[in-house]
Amino acid sequence: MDKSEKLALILSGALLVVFFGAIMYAAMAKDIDVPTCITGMDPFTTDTLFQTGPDSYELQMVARMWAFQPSTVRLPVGSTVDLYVTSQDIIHGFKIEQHNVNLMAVPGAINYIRVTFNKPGEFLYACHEFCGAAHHTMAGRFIIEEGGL
Ligand SMILES: [Cu+2]
Repeated sequence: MDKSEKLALILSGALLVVFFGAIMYAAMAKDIDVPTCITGMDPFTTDTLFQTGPDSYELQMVARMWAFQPSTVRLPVGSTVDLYVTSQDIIHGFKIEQHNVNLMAVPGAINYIRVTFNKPGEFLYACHEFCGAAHHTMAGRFIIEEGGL
């Protein structure tokens, strides 16, 4: 084996270790989850928000041209939200600023992620897939308030 081939193999192996380490660090230390596609549940057509525990909520978010339902969500600081997103028409995106949430809203499917709001403030969520003429209007916001609802 040529010296340069050996070097390429060693570098490739080292990069695999670095990338695997980065994934493990994200999963363990930063608690970063990969969104899940729910297949055993019928897609919903209306938005719903309900409390499932002292600091936990379930939110069913519907995307359609060109709005999200609901367009505003009020929650207390420290809320953990089980977030389910679907679309009524075409593929949209769903991203919450300053939070590690980036989902696709797919017609006929439901995508899920859990998100915790630890800071008070307003956090925009927006469609990040170009979905037509009024794509730029497709946004809403979480209003995270101190001291409960
Ligand atoms: Cu959209």
